[in-house]
Amino acid sequence: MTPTELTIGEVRLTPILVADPPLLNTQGVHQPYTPRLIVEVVTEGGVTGLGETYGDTKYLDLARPLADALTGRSVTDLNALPLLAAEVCGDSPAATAAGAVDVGGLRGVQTADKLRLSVLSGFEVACLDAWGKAAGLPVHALLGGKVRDRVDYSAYLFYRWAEHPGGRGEADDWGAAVDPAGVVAQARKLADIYGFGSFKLKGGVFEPKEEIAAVRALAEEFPGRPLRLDPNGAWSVETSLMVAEELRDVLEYLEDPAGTTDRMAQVAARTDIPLATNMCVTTFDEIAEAFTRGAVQVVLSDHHYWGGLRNTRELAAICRTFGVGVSMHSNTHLGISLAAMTHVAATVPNLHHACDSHYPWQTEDVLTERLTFENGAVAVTDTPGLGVELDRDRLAALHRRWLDDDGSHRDRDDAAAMRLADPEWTTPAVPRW
Ligand code: GKR
Ligand code: MG
Repeated sequence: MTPTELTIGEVRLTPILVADPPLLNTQGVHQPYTPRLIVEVVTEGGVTGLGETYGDTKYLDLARPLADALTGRSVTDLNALPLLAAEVCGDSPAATAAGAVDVGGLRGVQTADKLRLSVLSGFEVACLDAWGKAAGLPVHALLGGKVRDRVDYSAYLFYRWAEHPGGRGEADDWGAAVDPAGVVAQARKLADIYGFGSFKLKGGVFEPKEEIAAVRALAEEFPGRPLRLDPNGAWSVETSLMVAEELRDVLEYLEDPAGTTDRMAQVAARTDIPLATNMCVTTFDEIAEAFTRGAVQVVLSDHHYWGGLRNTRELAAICRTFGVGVSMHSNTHLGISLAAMTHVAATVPNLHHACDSHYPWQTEDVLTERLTFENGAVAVTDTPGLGVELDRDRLAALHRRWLDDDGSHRDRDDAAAMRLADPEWTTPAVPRW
């Protein structure tokens, strides 16, 4: 392998739309199709590395200049990626506009920095995949080697409708889950198919009392199994404390009950239940305040918005230093991202909680072979790179859907989707309960 063989000759960006079921959250409901971006880094040695990240317009606008700037660089040149991204995207109109993007109510402001990190994570993963393929090494080896052979995932339960408003999108046979019985039936099916042994319920959808009843029903159906509830910051401090008290005997942790570091710190000060977050600690800058105030006991990394797999390991090291747990949450994603999560998760010694994944909800993929869960875990592959292969026909079909879209799905908007069912719906700006 010569340096030239590792030089990037071309970067291909393919935006796609993937089918998504009508999953409910505190912002609204998932649209029938969600945008993702597939990144291909092709080296002069003829190796192609794959990456995946968010595909909304604001990400694409930053990905394009970065793709151009990568040509001629080495796939091993990863420490320079953030500098390059800041240089080529920093002053672009997209980055500047993005700096002011309020992503809606409880999710807060998405700064240009955060957007850039999410974009460059797709390139970092693609470079690691290409490097691993060229060197004959799995990505986990490039990260220092795996410390486990399988990575546990939890079932990700959602309140959901049987179909999208107006019957749009792709049909599935999961049916509705809008009450405790529906949630338990969904959990049972996910456990039977995939072998999941722990369960996370996306909350913030119904009155807290109803969500408490759903978690209680899960505890009865799956005694002793780890359970989590995540309302994405939809509750006040007092409501969070009430839920923590009601569920103290069954919860592994409560995830983002109150959406800011300040409110989480107030909750944490008055409960023994560990609090986890993927909302108030999403960048290195946010760690100091949250950790020194004891606001969170588990950080759920998302390698996309932390800027890649290597940053995820750095986060894990900081968490270890402060005695804070680490795991991973997910967003709508395909198999390239699941493979990337699995490789990095395999290298983190202090990963003590099952990661969550939307993957079972994604029936479409761009891979020749989908990843599989056995007994709730994904086996860590030793195949060079990520160990996944692109199916060009599938990629082309999902890109065609993106090309043909009238614009209504190119930017994820759960509130707009909800307004089709409830025209008065607005994303809550303050805790709802
Ligand atoms: O897909 O509806 C969803 C989730 O709410 C997702 O957007 C969150 O980012 O799953 C994530 C979480 O744990 O907060
Ligand atoms: Mg969460």
